[in-house]
Amino acid sequence: MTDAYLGLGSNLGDREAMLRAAISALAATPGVRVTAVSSLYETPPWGPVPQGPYLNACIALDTTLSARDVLDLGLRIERDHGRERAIRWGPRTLDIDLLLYGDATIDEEGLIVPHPRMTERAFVLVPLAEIAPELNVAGGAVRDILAGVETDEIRKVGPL
Ligand code: X6L
Ligand code: MG
Ligand code: MG
Repeated sequence: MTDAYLGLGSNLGDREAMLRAAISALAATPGVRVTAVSSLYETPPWGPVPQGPYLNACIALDTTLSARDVLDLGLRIERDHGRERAIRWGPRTLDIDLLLYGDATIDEEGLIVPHPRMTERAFVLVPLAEIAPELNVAGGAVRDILAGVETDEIRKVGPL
């Protein structure tokens, strides 16, 4: 069994329903146990594409699946929830990112773990710090890395 952490996001459609549906689909998968779910956060869009605000959350899994299988599972659930890849970094109904897979370091086609940008993104760090403040990433605890990023515009919406 491996502990994995996923980042979830949505800024199109019924955003909260998308995130709930994603968690249900993950939890219903053989070999996957959802062990922690963060609160839901509304976050300003980050990146070069102007778009609407996101709802973001993070979850922890205990899984017998490989990192590649977790990635593929997330991509399949995204497609099942209307994800279209029209514009790179553009708006999406559902985004499921593999952030961490145990203490594995992986650099393969389409699969980089730990997620290379997670330590710069408050929309990942805030929900992740809620479920795993002591978790070590990029040489520091999530809570310590979070202390160095701007979180003013991130608002807790409620439980997921
Ligand atoms: C220069 C170039 C500066 C690219 C930033 C940042 C690209 C973030 C992609 C970037 C750059 C991303 C979410 C989001 C996106 C999300 C919020 C991405 C992918 N996903 N904003 N923007 N939540 N709040 O889940 O993260 S696009
Ligand atoms: Mg993402
Ligand atoms: Mg993604």
